[in-house]
Amino acid sequence: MEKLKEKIAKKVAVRAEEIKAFLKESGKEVISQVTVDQAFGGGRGVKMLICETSLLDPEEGIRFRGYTIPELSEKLPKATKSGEPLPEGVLYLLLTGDIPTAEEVKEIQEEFKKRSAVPQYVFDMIRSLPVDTHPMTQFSLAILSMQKESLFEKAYRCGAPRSKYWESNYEDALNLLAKLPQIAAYIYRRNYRGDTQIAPDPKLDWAANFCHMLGINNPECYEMMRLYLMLHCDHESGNVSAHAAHNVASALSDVYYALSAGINGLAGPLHGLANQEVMRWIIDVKPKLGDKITKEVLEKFVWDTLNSGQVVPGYGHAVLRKTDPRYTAQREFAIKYMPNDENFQIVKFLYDVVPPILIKQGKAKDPWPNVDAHSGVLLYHYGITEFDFYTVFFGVSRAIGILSQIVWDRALNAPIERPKSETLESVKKLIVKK
Ligand code: CMX
Repeated sequence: MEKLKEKIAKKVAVRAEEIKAFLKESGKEVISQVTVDQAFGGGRGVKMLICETSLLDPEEGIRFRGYTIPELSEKLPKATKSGEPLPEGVLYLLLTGDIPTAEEVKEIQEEFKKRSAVPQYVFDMIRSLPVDTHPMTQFSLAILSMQKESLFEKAYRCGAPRSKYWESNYEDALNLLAKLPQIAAYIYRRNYRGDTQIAPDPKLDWAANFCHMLGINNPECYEMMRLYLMLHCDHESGNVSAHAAHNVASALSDVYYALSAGINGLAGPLHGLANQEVMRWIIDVKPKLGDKITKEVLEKFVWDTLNSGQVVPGYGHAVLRKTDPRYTAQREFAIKYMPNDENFQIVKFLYDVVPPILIKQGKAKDPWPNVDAHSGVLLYHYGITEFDFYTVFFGVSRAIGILSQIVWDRALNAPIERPKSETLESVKKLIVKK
């Protein structure tokens, strides 16, 4: 058993005892009540999920295993001295709760290398799809197509005991993560680079190798990708992608089924696809701006968007009530590496223009930018201008969190998810009864 797996096993044993004792003592305490508004309103704010890997505070933003993004920027191992944290490090953190050493990150990198070979049938399956199939559809199908590789499914068939489920899920999770960059790069090169494929470079880390396979060999872009893949990894378990995956996996469907479901949820414009929509929106406003960014033109564009019944992409959030720290981290990167980039200038300007308008309109509970308001301009700057592809980057990163959550769900024997639904009539009766 490799060291990482051994470490998780030890942590699981301690946590399982802690939870058992907690449930014995406090299992009947009330932590959340559900109003009729919440039942009809997508369950917003109802506390009914448990997530080991991260916690989202409305004012402060995400903490991964207790650490804020600025703390992780400082503490996680990096490829270069003043560079960005390695996403392999955040995977280690989510799986174990501990900040890894450089050696421990290396162990993950070695595991990824051993597990990275993508079966030929996955490429053949992608090739069988029309080239104008959305990249997220191709990505989801590619993940699902590998379901027959699931070690958990085999272990289950052979009667593995429940206490061992997490181990084969862990193997599946690492096997899948190791392959995702190559699959994503394959889709990218088939769609946008004349179907010329680039072999992986085993000397490079996960993010740098991804850039290399996309066809970008720029150390600055490597740093951007490390940051990107770290930032998007996890956001509790109630968001659409994580929740969809969690729900599917709760039926003991393996991670191939579950991650594919999560990716399908991420592909929605109110969730991950917003990053594509933001860039499309910025490109649309450019001809109207001419050679000078003016507040008046941007304000009109925002109002036109709202008045036509659309949302302003990249702004607002179901939980956050302040600027998303993932936005801030990307902004700091842009200030450091691309201060004069034209698209970044627009994004910067929008930060002053959009929130007052959303406040004036009075609908959005959170008028501040989320992660998707900024990510596109970073990708665009390094030559990744095909914004239909942007959500695939989000998906590669989000797989880190989703799969870590599933490993822990199985380790802690999370039950099949089955909240109760009501009808309008039954809710009315519930109220009359009171
Ligand atoms: N532009 C215009 N209207 C917005 C808005 C925005 N950016 N954000 C919220 N609103 C509207 C909602 O559509 C809703 O309108 P109705 O009452 O007419 O239905 C009203 O404000 C209240 O919504 P809310 O409670 O503030 O927000 P929700 O929790 O319902 O939705 C979200 C959250 C993210 C879907 C919403 O803010 C939105 O559509 N934002 C734009 C899309 C986006 O950036 N999504 C990415 C989120 C991050 C991620 O998951 O990747």
